Amino acid sequence: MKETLKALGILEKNHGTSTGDHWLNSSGEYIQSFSPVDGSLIGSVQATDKQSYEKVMVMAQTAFKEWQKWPAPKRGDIVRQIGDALRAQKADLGRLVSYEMGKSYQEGLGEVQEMIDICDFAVGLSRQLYGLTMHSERPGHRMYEQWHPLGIVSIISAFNFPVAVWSWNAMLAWVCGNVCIWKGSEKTPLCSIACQNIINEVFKANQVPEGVSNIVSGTAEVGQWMSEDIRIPLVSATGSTRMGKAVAATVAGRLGRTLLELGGNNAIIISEHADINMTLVGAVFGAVGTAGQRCTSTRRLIIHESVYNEFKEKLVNAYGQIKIGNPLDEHNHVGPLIDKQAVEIYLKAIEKCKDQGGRFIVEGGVIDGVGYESGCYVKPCVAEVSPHMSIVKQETFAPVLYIMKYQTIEEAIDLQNNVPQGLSSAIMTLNLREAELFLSSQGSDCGIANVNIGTSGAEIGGAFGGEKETGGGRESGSDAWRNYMRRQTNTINYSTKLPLAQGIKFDI
Ligand code: UN1
Repeated sequence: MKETLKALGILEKNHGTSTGDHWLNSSGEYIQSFSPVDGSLIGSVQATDKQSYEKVMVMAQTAFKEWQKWPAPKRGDIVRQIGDALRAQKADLGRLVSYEMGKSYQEGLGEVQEMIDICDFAVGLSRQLYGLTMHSERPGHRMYEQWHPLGIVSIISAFNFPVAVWSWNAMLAWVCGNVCIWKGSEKTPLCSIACQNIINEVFKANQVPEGVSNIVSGTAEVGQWMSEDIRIPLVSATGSTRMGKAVAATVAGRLGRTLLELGGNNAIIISEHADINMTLVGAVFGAVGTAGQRCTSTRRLIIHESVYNEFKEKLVNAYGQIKIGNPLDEHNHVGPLIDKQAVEIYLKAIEKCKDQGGRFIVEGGVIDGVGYESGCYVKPCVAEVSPHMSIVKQETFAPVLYIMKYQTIEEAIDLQNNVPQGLSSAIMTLNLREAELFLSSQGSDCGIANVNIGTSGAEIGGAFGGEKETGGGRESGSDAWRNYMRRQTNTINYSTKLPLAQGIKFDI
């Protein structure tokens, strides 16, 4: 790991506030980053204090004045070079993500791949920031709309995707002409430092103004400063529903914009017409991948009664094959949870589930002994539940899977929708009628609805996000770029008269 840290420019003690090449002094405390893999201290990052926050804001405002003048395709070319730099550093950054966050090395690489993919997407987008033209009702008039950058975009990201979710936001925001201030999770602060170092090299080589890529570090307090700050027109936040509600209320209080990507409670409906073997892989990866710490992790299986017992047996068998351990060892499927606090939450959910009548068919528990010294490794578990139990309606960010039975497809869709969250959903079926019903307006109420694919692992090309308590935001692909721009409607009169709209007569 020493080599990896060195290659990424990570020191033992790092500044946590940066406007690009400048790393700012701060009086903030050092946030220590312990790896959940082996419990060791990887390094520490100094939190941003109010003074250095102010310096960042001033620098960002100044940079925006310059950066917005760069033609969008030129900004796209910078993002193209970031993609190249990420390709060159993929193995190192993937390893750091795996070590600091605890996801498997393959998933760490996958996360960096998402960054590369969004760079490619943003490069193309930089020539496609299209507006519409309209026909004016008045003679000799032309109407059109154009999209302008917002200014400063702040990005609050979570520990579970410590680099990709920032990049979805930053790459689009940059080609749109904005400057970004990123506060990564205090649980994975070194990932942010590594990314900033990569960006700095590219920006320096291209004379991108200081202040286009900024990072701040710290706890929720720093997020609160950004939420309250009228200089920030858009706050994009990913994390828990509790955090999202706080950010939304504060930003709404000043009529700013938010882009929220919050919790999920994602279900797979397993029909009697499902390809069972394919379903098994999708369900198990969805539930145990990233140790159940994706927003899109599969939390519920809604299984047709006629295949329930057969599937249950296969599921128990598959869980028996799962290898838990050091995520950097590619033989293991599941790594640790992020920290001991997450382990507590996992244990409490299991207890609650039992209290509420849940029956575990694969038992959970904390793993100890050699190789598990960090205390963060837990067993993925499965419980048979009634859909009405309150614990089943909550998002527990851990590998706890709830299974339940259904009789009709309408009932299955009701069960799937009857939770406060609305991020991702899936149906496994080879029956066209069922699949189409699930995708229709009477079907899934989620932002993501899949057929014969699990709930997690969305590609960057689609808009990512969900409804209800998931927050309503859409990031990444499709037309999510519009979130980072303001629309301006322009009407131009090239006639010699001034006719008023709606035929109003006004003679003087
Ligand atoms: C998240 O968990 O916040 O669809 C993002 C997926 C990934 C992104 C997850 N592409 O699982």
